[in-house]
Amino acid sequence: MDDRLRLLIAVALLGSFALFSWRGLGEAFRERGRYTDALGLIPAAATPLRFAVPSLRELAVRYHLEPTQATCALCHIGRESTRQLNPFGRDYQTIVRRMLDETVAADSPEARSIFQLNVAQIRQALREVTQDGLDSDDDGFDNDLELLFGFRPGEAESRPNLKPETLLDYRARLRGLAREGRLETLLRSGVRVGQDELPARGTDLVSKSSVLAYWGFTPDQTPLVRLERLALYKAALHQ
Ligand SMILES: [Ca+2]
Repeated sequence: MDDRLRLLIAVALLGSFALFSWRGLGEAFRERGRYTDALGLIPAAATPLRFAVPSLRELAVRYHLEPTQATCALCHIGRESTRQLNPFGRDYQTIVRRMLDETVAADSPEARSIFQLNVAQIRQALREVTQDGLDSDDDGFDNDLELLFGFRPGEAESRPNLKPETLLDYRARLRGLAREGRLETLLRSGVRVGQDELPARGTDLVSKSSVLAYWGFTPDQTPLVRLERLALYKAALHQ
């Protein structure tokens, strides 16, 4: 092989690699720019949560869900093996089916399943199923409000005991604080949930029972959202 041919091949290979990397990087940056948690903050780059179902993992990241509470029961009724969906699961399924119509050809022999969506599609589907005003279980609180404050969007009996207008006001204020960067500042300053026997010192230590009571949980309940997160929201609303 003469040198010029070798050089040509090397340049072609390098060129394709650069183009591929650039496109891949571009996609990653675009996705990162678009991808935020429910309040518009960029989530941590790597999630410590491990879920077998990508949709559940992405939902957990978006809403800072408590790992022990973020189970299949968020979308499914009864045992995990059953295919029966609760109202939130059904709304998500409708969105997923529409996306699969756009992704997998109708005559494809491949079985259509939730696992065929890529991460960007899952995030889009979750944005849609948590859009403002969509209240799957029809309990007066939209899905985003319920998930944000630790309740189950597919079970009407799981709902906040605060008025919807109070929580709508809280959400609007939290979104404003997130946009202004104040929520992130507070987060970095380290809002911690303390033990009940410890005295509260300013806003940096919030007792567990006071956080639970504030959001309408009984002392023995575990909210769907991590307690640290609910403490952060409480502290942000009262700073
Ligand atoms: Ca609801």
